[in-house]
Amino acid sequence: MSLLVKGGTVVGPTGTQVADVLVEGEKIVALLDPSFSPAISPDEVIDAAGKYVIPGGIDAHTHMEMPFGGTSASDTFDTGTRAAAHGGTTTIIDFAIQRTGEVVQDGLAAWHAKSEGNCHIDYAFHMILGGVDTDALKAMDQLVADEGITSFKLFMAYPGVFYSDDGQILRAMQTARDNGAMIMMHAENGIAIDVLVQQAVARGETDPIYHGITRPAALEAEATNRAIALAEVARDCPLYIVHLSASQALERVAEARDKGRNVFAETCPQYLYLTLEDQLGAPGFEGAKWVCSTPLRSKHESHAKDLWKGLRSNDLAIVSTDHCPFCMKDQKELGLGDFSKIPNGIGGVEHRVDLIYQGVVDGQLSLERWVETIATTPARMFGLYPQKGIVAPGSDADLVVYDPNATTRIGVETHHMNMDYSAYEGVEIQGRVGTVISRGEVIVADGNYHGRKGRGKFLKRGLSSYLV
Ligand code: DUC
Ligand code: ZN
Ligand code: ZN
Repeated sequence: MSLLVKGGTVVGPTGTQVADVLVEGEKIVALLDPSFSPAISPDEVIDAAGKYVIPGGIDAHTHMEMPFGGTSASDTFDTGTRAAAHGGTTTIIDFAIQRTGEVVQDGLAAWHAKSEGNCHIDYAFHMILGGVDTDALKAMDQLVADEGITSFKLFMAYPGVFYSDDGQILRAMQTARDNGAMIMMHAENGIAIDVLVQQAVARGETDPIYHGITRPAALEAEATNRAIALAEVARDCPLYIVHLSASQALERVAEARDKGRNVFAETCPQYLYLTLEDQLGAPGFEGAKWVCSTPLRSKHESHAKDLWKGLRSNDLAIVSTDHCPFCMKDQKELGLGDFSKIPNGIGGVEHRVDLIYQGVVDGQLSLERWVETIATTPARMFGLYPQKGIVAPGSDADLVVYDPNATTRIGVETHHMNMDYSAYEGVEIQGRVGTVISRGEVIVADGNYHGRKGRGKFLKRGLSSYLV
């Protein structure tokens, strides 16, 4: 089966070119000058004139079906990966979980059992370590060597749930330094946050906005700084700060990077567009929709502006979603009358490509940087490049034909995620995902779905391309 995506502007991390993209089977085989008419008659031609042709999006941070906060994230691998496909994402990297006391490989097996046969797009895993002990450290080596899992997430937050102390973090970092893995860090000082939460609840400050007030930027910056210091002691173990939201944390990352350290960071669309006051502070219990950690930050400070700047300067390398959806009904409602019981998480896997394209429209990012932050760098950071993340011969034919002359209106009535609200209700994007191709197969065309559950393959990942 051959396919020609004809006459579009192919966007890559280093520039744009008008080209025909020739696909044979699951792979891109050539980028052709449109004036050149080779003696081929492809089985299918997609007209991309006037449109961008970009690599399929890679969302490097999702939590499908994650048990958390007394419930489970509402998107399954089936619903979540289908929604991702609608939004131009053709690969996710989800987080398998080892709980405290659990064997790491058992946690991984549970994630394979949930996902296998259910995904609409390709998928890979990071591993959350909820209990760093000698066995877990040995398991890290085995996962890197045999399982294609080359990144491990640790938590400085959530004492009693996923929390690791500094000694555990250091040991995991030393192991990663030796086996080439990346340590991903949820950088918030959870011990101090828990004190602030207890004090707020005792004062009767129970509305959702207090979720944000009790997780101050200073405690994100402190944990970020501590993680960077621990990684330095672990002989500059590669460190990736997840869901960075605060200017002060970004400053710590920028300082480390200026010194040439192996420190990387991502942010998420919610921190670029949504705020403590306007969303988390919405009247009544409404703000529960936007309870996530790290929290939304104040619009009276310069966080969002600084994060866009960080994306331009590469101090922020990637935009992921931290997709962890919960419905209002029966899930977020667990925290009625007590913000500390609201399950933490926002769903957005369907909207990342569009929301960051809006940054191009608004003059925040170049086209090239859009593609780099949503596809190319995630592939390089997490050992999927050049199979994924680039429109080039030899790469998987994961392509999005993106129409800059159409618009997208985000809302619960039209989205495909298993959520009973949208975190971005009514937001208009000056662009639209047209055709989505995954390994040579058209899975979305003009909003209509043509893929199927189970077609997505598990990807064993290599080491990060950014390792030194
Ligand atoms: N933050 C969230 O908001 N949800 C899932 C886990 C996390 O760290
Ligand atoms: Zn986290
Ligand atoms: Zn997360």
